[in-house]
Amino acid sequence: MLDKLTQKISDALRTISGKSAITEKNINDAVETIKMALLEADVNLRVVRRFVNATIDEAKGEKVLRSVNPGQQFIKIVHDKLVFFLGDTKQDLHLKGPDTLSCILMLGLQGSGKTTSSAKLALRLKKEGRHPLLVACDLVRPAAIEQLVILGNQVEVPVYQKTGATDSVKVYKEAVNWARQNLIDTLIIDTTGRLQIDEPMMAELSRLKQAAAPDELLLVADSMTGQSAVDIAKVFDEKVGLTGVVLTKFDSDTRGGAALSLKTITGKPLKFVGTGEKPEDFELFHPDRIAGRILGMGDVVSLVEKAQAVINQKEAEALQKKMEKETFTLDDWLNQLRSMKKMGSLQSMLDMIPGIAGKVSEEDINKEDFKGQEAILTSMTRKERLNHLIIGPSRRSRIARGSGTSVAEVARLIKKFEKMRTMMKKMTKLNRNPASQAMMARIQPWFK
Ligand SMILES: Nc1nc2c(ncn2[C@@H]2O[C@H](COP(=O)(O)OP(=O)(O)O)[C@@H](O)[C@H]2O)c(=O)[nH]1
Ligand SMILES: [Mg+2]
Repeated sequence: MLDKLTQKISDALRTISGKSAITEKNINDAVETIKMALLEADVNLRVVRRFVNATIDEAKGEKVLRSVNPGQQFIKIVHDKLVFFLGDTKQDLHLKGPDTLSCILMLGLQGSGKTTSSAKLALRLKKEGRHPLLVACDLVRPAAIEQLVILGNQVEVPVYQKTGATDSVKVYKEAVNWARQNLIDTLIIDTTGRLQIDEPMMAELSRLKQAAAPDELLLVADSMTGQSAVDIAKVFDEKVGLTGVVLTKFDSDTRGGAALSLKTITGKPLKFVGTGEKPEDFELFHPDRIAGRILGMGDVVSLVEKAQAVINQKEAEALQKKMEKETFTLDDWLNQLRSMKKMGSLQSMLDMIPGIAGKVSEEDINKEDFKGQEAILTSMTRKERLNHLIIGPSRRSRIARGSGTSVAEVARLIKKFEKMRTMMKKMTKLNRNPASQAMMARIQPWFK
């Protein structure tokens, strides 16, 4: 995501960051490059102008030119400005307590990702301990109800639907009754979208808004449409009113124009981003992390948090020691492969690792290899995995038979493992953060 923008901006910053002294001209040149990058990224012109002026003003102050490390100072200014334009701080939902029924209205054009995002949000709220109900109020297309039912099943959240209904307000009211009887605390209403903004759609949504008095009115907008996502948000806000935006297909957005312009132009915060088609591919929008990503610094914070969800601090430190001392075993490798599976999409993880972000993509990784590796590793005894040196020729052929591979493949895996241990040791010197190392240990075996 945001590859193009990141490439351009990080090039501009690299030029300046290495310098021990920088001049006003250096700053002007760097800002000019960033300006072009932002314009190419389809960032709103007004936003670009403000960004450029604010950055130049601050960068030319004494603080930067005279500081010990002017390049880093400059990068920090650019980073902070990006954060500001992206929305300053993260914005979660404002819902009522669990004893009162809360309501979220999902709005947007057809194809923007409303139905998918409704299910993603339901999953997220369920994980937070709430009891959501998905309500099918897109009554224009018959397939829309069916799609919501399928997604609801997938995330194990009930769906209220009425086949053949024509009045979304009526469906909403029935859903409220059902919710009251079934201990539901949050309604997520999937509404009608059309290919273009039109009056009947806006009128229907306004009626629904009046009836439901929602706590959140979220516009679901496709980030790939750039500026037009921003224009759409403006119209929806004027006609219906919004409390925030969900930016979908962020995984495919290489430019970032919508993300960078939305807050400034519409005044509405970006609350979530959709980062894939799966129900788990949904994140709270963190301006500072996205800014870090745009600058090509890697997203250390997200990485650490995600790593911590599946690996605890103690485990990470133990792993770090093993890597440092080259006592990492095949057994550890197998554990890593297994817990890797819990973490969802590999690409979103690669994008967060400093030094790798933007350079390695999922295609560089051979997943077939990965299945074979797991088969070989599980065909070994634990004793063998704890000490690979005892795996001689007869053990190798037994393992090959057990895993349906060949002796050569077993030998290759062991060789790869030894190489990996050496690399890991080097890595521990470069990066002292245990969590990000744990993550590296996890993805290392996947590289071709
Ligand atoms: N890659 C990607 N695809 C998405 C995302 N959100 C939605 N989609 C896809 O976009 C298409 C339209 O989504 P849908 O929820 O049906 O849109 P709706 O018409 O607004 O309800 C579907 O194929 C979704 O799988 C996302 O965050 N990333
Ligand atoms: Mg839909």
